[in-house]
Amino acid sequence: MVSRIHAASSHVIPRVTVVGAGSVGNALAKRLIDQQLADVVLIDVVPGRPQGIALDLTQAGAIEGHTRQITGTNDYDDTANSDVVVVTAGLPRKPGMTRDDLALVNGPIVIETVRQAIARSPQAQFIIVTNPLDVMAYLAWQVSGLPHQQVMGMAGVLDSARFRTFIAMALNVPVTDVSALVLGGHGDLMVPLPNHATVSGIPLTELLDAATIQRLVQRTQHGGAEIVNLLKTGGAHYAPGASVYAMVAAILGDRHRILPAAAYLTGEYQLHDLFIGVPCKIGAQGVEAVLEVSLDQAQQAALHRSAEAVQRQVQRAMATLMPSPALALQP
Ligand code: TXD
Repeated sequence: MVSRIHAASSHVIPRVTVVGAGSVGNALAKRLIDQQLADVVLIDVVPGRPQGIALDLTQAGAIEGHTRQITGTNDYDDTANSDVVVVTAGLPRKPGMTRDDLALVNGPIVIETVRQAIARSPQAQFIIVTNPLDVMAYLAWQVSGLPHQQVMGMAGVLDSARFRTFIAMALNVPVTDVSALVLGGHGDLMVPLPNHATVSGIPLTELLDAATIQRLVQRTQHGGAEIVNLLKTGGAHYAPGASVYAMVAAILGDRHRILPAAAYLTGEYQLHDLFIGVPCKIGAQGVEAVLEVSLDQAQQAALHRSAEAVQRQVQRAMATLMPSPALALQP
């Protein structure tokens, strides 16, 4: 029987629960196992799906030589004592559906999965991936009862990776030489920051003209849609999986890495009481610090436009899904 492999109750090997055995969850689980970073519990609402993926990945281990355990399950009891919980569960946006609509579809899923997971892993760090990402991170934090530092959303690592990739392609240089940052909500209103991008220390603005940079910015802002349009069904998953992996590795390794993530703001960038993409220092304690970088007037205005859109969606989702404050308490 491989469908439910139980790890020892007291574990030294870190344990990561991945909620949602879809494209992103599977890509992340594979990377965690390949890199031997943690034992993985993959959980999904569909019977058999996480068990099948877990069995497949376990068999890949026979060839690739990895020795981490992967458990596929539909039972939250198997997620107990996880160090990190990643939530990718949800439905994709259908044609004609607004981000608001999606929040009301995925909100109840995220609320329920966080409730179930936190009850078994009260010390865990939570990384939210489900869209609309910044709204889901807020709901997850509300329902978890955790300090806000222990809840973060993944989008900035992915959006910045896309920006870096397009810069590297335009200059024909290795992407590892490119450093770049994208702020704001995960969506068309995200704010790539060309004036903070560098190539081996050289400001991007000295290497490319303004019109070219603007094209790369726009391609980044529509980076997810470009892949959806090419694939026709489904969306990006390898780069999102790799992005979450970087965040999990920063937490488990207590690496104090500077990574962009959706974090709770308490006045940084003159924004309050929302999760939105900003540069963070990430380590074992979760979001250890939010870093404030200098923005010009247009960037500050763009960030605030993005924040207003997120805040509107949060208010609607909170009013509809968590009308009673009692519901927000830890289970
Ligand atoms: O940068 C980012 N944050 C994003 C976010 C990048 C890529 C994908 N982004 C979002 O992540 C995407 O819009 C979705 O909201 C999630 C997951 O994307 P994925 O591509 O993995 O979606 P899939 O393949 O449809 O998988 C979703 C899985 C699927 O197996 C469902 O059965 C499962 O979620 N699901 C659930 N699991 C557990 N519990 C519940 N309630 C549940 N409902 C659905």
